Amino acid sequence: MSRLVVVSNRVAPVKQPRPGSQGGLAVGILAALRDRGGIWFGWNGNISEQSAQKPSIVSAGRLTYATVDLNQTDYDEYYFGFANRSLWPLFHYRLDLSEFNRRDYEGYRRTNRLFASRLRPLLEPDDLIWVHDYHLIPMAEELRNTGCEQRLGFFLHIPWPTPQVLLALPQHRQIVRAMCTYDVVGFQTESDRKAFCSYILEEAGGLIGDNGLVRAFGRTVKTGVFPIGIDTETVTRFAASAVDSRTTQRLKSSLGGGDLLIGVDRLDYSKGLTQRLEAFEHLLEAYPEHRGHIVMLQIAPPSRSDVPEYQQIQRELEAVAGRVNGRYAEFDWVPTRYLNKGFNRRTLCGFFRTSKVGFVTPLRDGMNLVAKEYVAAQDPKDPGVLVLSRFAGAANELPEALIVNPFDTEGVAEALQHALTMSLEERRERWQAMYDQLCRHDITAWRESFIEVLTRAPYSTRQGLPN
Ligand code: ADQ
Repeated sequence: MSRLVVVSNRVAPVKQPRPGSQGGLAVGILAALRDRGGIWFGWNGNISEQSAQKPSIVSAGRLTYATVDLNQTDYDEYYFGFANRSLWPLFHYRLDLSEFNRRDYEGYRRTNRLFASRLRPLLEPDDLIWVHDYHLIPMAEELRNTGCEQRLGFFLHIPWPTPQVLLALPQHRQIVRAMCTYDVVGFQTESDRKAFCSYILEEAGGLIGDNGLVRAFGRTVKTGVFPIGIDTETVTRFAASAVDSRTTQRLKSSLGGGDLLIGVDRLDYSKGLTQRLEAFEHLLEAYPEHRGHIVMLQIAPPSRSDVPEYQQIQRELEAVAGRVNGRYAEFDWVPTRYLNKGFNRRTLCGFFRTSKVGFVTPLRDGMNLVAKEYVAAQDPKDPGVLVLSRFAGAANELPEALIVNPFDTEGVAEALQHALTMSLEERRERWQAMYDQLCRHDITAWRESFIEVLTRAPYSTRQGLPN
């Protein structure tokens, strides 16, 4: 079996974390690496004088962590600049927040080149290399430039925008050409894949063949849809065991018998948090019977807080939460609880199970794992209802959720009312269909399906494309 080499911007901490504190993706990737043996390569989160000097190597059984530092300039241009102020907003359809400059793009390329040069000596001929996410789109090109001939796959965790949006990026052509250097590129949804193929046809003069094969820039690349899953069994187990925990019990007793709505997100403008609180406010206005009973718990730990747009969203959210509470709170009841901190996974699972509604309304999201975790954490005998944005990738797989348009405040409030008054029979029916889906397509199925397609690379023009 070939070794697996995973490359991602950040590498999960090498030290064994507390049980329940590690994210599902890290758990899934670690399981694959332990299974096959391999390397996890990326930035360790440190900023030092020199970028990506010799990687620091830590071995744990058949798994090797190889991590590098970044210097301040590379951090500013590659991570803070091009990745998080150009690509992230643009790929989430926020042209208004996207900033483009050549210096950041050069820094992005330079850092990818540096990573490739540090990874190259660690590779063996039969390795499968799996690169993750928008920070590292040029990795394949840079690795090929060093003479690397190994199979190279890429998975994009965030949406791929339609050509009309992508064209705003001055380096759109270079970015798409870099994508075409991989043997396999994976997307979260069919619409992301289609958007990529539209660019290939309309802007790159390329060809689209059968079975997701694409030919452009003199290369053949296999495109595929691999919706990421969660560790369903673990979430279900955590939730069942967390219901009796002291924390969950404290949460329950604080509700005084009222219903709980829950939102859990990184504090990010793509997650639609302001619109979500406004829809909740509208629920209280339009359906006064909930006043004095219902509570909305929004957990949103700050992320990327050195980026000004993230400081702005934090201020905005504080203002809306304050307004809703100011307008409706009573001396013995406060409608919104807005928390700026993270919780370990087991505790979150207990919170999900206690909540009558999982309120997941991003304006744009590659997948959204919280939606899936909420469903997996429910009590099968008395499940809650998922209210889910149509703009989350997860909506494709979970059509039994109440699917909403997060921009439609009144429509979302109506969906909340439907969720809060839904019969037990309907709740069970909807939940069962979603849960079955999450069991069939969990994180293990996700990584295995990607690795299987990558193993069969390289793909050539003979396989379903005109010459
Ligand atoms: P994210 O944008 O980070 O991921 P998401 O898919 O929701 O979004 O994953 C967040 C994870 O962090 C979940 O597992 C969640 O439980 C956890 N989390 C969030 N807030 C937390 C808190 N306060 N405390 C503890 N844990 C918390 C990107 C893309 C998504 C895509 C994923 C995976 O933007 O669209 O689903 O990658 O591909």
